Amino acid sequence: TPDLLTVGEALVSLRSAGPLAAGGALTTHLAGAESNVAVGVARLGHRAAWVGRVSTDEFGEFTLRQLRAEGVGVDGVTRDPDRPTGLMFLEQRTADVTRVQYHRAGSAGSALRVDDLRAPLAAGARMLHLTGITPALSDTAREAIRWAAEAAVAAGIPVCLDVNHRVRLWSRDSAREVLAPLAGHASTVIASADELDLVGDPGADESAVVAELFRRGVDTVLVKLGSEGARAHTPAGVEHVGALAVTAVDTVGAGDAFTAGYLSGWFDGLDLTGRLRRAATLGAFAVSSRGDCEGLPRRAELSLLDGHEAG
Ligand code: KDG
Repeated sequence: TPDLLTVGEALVSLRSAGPLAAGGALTTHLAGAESNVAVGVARLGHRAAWVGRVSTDEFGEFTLRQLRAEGVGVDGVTRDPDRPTGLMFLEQRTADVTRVQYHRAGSAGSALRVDDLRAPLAAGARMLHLTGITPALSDTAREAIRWAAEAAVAAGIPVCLDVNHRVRLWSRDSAREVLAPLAGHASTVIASADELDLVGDPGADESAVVAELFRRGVDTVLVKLGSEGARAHTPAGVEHVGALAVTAVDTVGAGDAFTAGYLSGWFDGLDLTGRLRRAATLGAFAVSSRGDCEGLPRRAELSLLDGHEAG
């Protein structure tokens, strides 16, 4: 049984060192919020499994090869011979600003459906991680995620919902319609401050959203504040963690790193303070290097940022 089971669409990210419009070389990387989280957790020595649909072409092979190299379990993956891998083009626009474009409509990953998830869910996990990206990909993917959340709760597997609103995939109103009900199945909800009302009433403030989530059975709400760190709400109160003082060169994947760090702390049985510190540490590693997940630390490297006190 894995510690972490996560479900989503893995993308191939093609990165250019400068503006895409200027042409030049692209480098090939694995991307996708859920696979980033799986890699982060696996690098710290936990057992992580990723499931989704992967094309049978070269990009699909690349995806599986990267995940296997990171020690992420891919036994539950469904191969899709009819659809391509979703692509993400990323350009480095300034030293610390990157810009992203998707070519993912009709991709293998977006064709995810309930049947793809039955066996992995039956195999169990200590935690199921879902994001608000997957339900935006297609009707069948939305149904699959709803089914997975319900099946996990029925099997006693806690669910972590990582909101991750993607404005290019759907509107805030469409997202809220799906994500607010989904959050009721979660024990942990992770959102950035501007995503909070997507799991609550439109325009509701942080304390109102948190109170409502607690009422619905959520026990921990993490509010990501970017360079300001994060706030954790539990029924015992509110705790803040600062971001570490590092030089940010690429923030893509930072939220996924934060989640991976938090979950790693949870798997290690750390208290809330320890889980938040590990989350902040992984976030700091992620923003300090280019790439979606390449810069994530192995366990022995966690102490490399000791002394980069919280800002
Ligand atoms: O969090 C990083 C992700 O945004 C990136 O890897 C691509 O999953 C992705 C998405 O849908 O935006």
